[in-house]
Amino acid sequence: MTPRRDDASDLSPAGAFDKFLIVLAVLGAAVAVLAAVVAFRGEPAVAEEGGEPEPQIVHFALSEFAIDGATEMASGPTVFEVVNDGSAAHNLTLEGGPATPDLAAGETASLDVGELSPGTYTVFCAIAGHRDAGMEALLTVSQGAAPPAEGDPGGHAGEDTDWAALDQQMTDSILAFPAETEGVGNQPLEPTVLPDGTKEFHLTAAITDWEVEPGKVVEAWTYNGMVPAPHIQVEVGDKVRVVVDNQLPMGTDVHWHGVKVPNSMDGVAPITQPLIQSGDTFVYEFTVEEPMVAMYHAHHHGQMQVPNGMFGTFMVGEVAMPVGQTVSGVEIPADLVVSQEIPMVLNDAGVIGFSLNGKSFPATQPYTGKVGDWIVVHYFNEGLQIHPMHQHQFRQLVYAKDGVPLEQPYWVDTLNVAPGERYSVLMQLEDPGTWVWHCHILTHVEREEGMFGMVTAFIVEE
Ligand SMILES: [Cu+2]
Repeated sequence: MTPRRDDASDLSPAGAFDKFLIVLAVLGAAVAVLAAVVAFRGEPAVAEEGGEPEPQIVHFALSEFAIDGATEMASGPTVFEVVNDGSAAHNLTLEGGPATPDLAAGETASLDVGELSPGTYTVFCAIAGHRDAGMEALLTVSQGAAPPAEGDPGGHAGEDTDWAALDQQMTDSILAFPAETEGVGNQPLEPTVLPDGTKEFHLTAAITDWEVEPGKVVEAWTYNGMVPAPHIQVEVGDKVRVVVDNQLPMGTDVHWHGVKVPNSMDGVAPITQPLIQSGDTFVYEFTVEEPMVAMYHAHHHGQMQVPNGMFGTFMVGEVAMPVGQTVSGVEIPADLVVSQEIPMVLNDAGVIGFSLNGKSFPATQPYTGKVGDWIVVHYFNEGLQIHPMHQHQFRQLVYAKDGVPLEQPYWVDTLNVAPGERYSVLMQLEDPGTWVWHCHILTHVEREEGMFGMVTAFIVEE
């Protein structure tokens, strides 16, 4: 081997060859480093010989209503690979830059965003209302190499996927159930009974902390500091008065969804009443004349106030059950005793997100009962999407829709509940065990980090 010379001016053929070898060695090392980076990140970032460098690929997954994906990346030519994992149409728009077409559920698109310089960028879904509902993300672009990718939240596992780790994450997330969190929603609101018998309730609308899942505290928009808002129960014939104190930073109103009220009490500012300005109060007064399974929520900027927590249940009297009837061969006892009546309020957006009664699994409440118990569940969908609610073992007898008793009740194991709808069901706990009860849109209950969202269980004892 030719000894290495330090004389840089040596242009003899041997010296030039030496330099060539050194250059090759340096290039080789550089390629090895790049290869290592590529292997680690799972995406090509190498320069093609004599051509443009290949763009870095950044994955985004769209859903209702979130944009999941890397939030930190390197500067340079970049292509966004976008998949719509949601059930509604979405797009991905780079603020001040290009956008994908609107993608239907399951569709994908590549978006060449050109050369990204170091700085911060915003991406969002440009479909009306989706950005406000949470489909916005901030990207940080740094000079040079990106920090290591944290896995692909869109669920597009590749060669580098650690399957055992995914198994463990899911198992651990499930075993965390039930988990303690601060705050319980749906608590009964006690009225003050006025001399003329009117039942007066007080609601304060404000932004308050709410623990959605263990350790995840959000700034919820609440009535009386809870999600769902306090449960209001009144009887047929009651005169109802509700004093609403608005401590929000913006105006609001309250719509009594499913309750028959005079037009001036319908809660639609500015048509039926003036907006309740921040710091003001408004009094709703009406008499309830028939049994109802209803709810109340903000109407003004409902797309923001409602998903963020401003919704509650409102019940008038009791809706008739099909006792003594035989439905598809199953006899409902004439002397039926209901051991529990459960409000199940669904949400899927805003700061609360995918949740049952304001909590996300594993913080959702587990329900307990004994074999033979009859249970009533009222589903209320205050979210922006449909949720097929599935009980693993016990058939649900749908006996009322939006508080109206059905002349022909029917049995289901999965019940679609659309936004604004209420269903009342009866079920009997026939077998012991822990029986899972969840929304059957699977991305509403499971993600790469494990189980979350709209899942709970019935724990039935002998
Ligand atoms: Cu769902």
